[in-house]
Amino acid sequence: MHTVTTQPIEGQKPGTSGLRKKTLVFMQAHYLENFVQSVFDAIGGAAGKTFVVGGDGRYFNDRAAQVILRMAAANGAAHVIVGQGALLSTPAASHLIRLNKTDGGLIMSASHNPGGEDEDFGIKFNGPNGGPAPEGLTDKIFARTTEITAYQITDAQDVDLNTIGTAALGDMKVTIVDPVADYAALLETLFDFDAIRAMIKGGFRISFDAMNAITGPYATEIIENSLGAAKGSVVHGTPLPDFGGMHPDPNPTWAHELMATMNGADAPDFGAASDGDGDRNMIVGPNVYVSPSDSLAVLAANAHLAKGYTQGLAGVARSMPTSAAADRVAEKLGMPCYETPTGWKFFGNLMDDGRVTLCGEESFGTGSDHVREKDGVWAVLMWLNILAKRKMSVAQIMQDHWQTYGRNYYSRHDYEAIDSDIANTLVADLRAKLADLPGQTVQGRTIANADDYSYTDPVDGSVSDHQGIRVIFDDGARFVIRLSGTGTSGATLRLYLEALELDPANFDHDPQDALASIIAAAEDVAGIKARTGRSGPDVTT
Ligand code: VG1
Ligand code: CO
Repeated sequence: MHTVTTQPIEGQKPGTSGLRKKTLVFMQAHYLENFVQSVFDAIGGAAGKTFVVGGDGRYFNDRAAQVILRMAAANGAAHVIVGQGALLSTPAASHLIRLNKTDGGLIMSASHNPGGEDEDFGIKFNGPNGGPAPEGLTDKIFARTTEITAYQITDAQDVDLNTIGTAALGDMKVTIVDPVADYAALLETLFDFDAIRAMIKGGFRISFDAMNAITGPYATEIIENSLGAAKGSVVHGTPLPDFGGMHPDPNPTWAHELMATMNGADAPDFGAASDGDGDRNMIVGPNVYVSPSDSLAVLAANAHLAKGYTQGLAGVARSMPTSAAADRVAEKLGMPCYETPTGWKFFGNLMDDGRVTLCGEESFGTGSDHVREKDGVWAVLMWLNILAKRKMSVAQIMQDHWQTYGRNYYSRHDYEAIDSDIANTLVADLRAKLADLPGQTVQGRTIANADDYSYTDPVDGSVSDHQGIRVIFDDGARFVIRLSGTGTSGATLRLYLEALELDPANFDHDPQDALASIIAAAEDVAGIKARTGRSGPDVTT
């Protein structure tokens, strides 16, 4: 065991979900080590503690796992539980942290960002509740990275992580577990597998695109082996270090192969995709794409059909930019609905406090209090359970939902890798004129309210400012602008658009048409295209 002298490395500030950088940045001398030591220091040391370690299998995952193990041992950790091959999906890691009552875990992933030597890597710390470190802790970790002078690491050979069983690293115990088994067992307690099996036996066909990322083994075991879907229902099911060149972000742009299948002749009944680390999901039916905000609302309205949720929901929560479709369900069902800043870490307190059961984000994230992360495979099974019980198609479920609750037309426009100065100036200028906006008319619409979203956590009272600029019109339609906290090159600006439609005659429009005047109003107010010189968004969801 030895102490290595180091010095602070700039820029180790965790973003929306952990620290994400280019892989080559992470591979620089001391880079990973400084961050891991800062995590251990920020949580009061690792001595005597138990951690879960795993990642989504992207390039450098295997090397980083060995470094984390050697550092945990040198810092006096008692026990580390690792997924076989250093693999764990984010929700499975969250479950193992909780199941084994550990002191937390280190998850290696840059999630929906591409992987490979020239792409992205990331790492984040989740606490004993299984959820992402709250802001107070990530601030502490960052502060530590700016003053670090040394880290601890043992000299040892690599631990064989490919064989399930136990190993030792100095005095530290290492347990290598099947990454899928405990997670699959958990899902079986929540959903009616027999009803789904019967539906599949009756000819219901599924296409699940794992995008060569971590959900491959999970989806193959659960959807094909356990639920009986035909071999080949899981596509791109082998995790690869570079995701086979795919960009594992489950949206219509990046999961275009799935979209082509679902919009083609002889489309299966149900399509889904997940992201790099398995916490996101996209849901599609034949010729119908379910917007993530709508998916959250549908799950909230129908969760009682799944056996883990028959008693109903304590409440729901959504991130601020997510549409109010879930709010409408909550109102009708008489349960509370919370609004939080972007990022799953803000849901943790609400779930721990028993205030909410279901949470969701417009960015293809839905989940429940079975773990403390969003969960892609969980969302797929919840949908399958609902379809099996209601005996309706995805399109019929959506039509029925809108008939009952109205349709919150929704879209997000992403302007990626734009010049950081331009992005920051745009947001600063917008912030500066917020007070003048109410009362102004743009594109025939009157602005009722404009603010910079600030959140006070109802459980611990902590305050998070500057979480997105909201411009709300007098009919409740709105747009939101915020800068991404997960990118690794330049700035990514997200424009979120929403308008409520209550007239059934207008439920079948293309969201881009339904939102055209809001899109134009956002351009008038913020000048995104004018300032960036872009002709339109890179990704539209
Ligand atoms: C994005 C999404 C956010 C999500 C986060 C992590 O953050 O907008 O809703 O929680 O990614 O998802 P940002 O700051 O880029 O908008 V994952 O699947 O990358 O862990
Ligand atoms: Co993810």
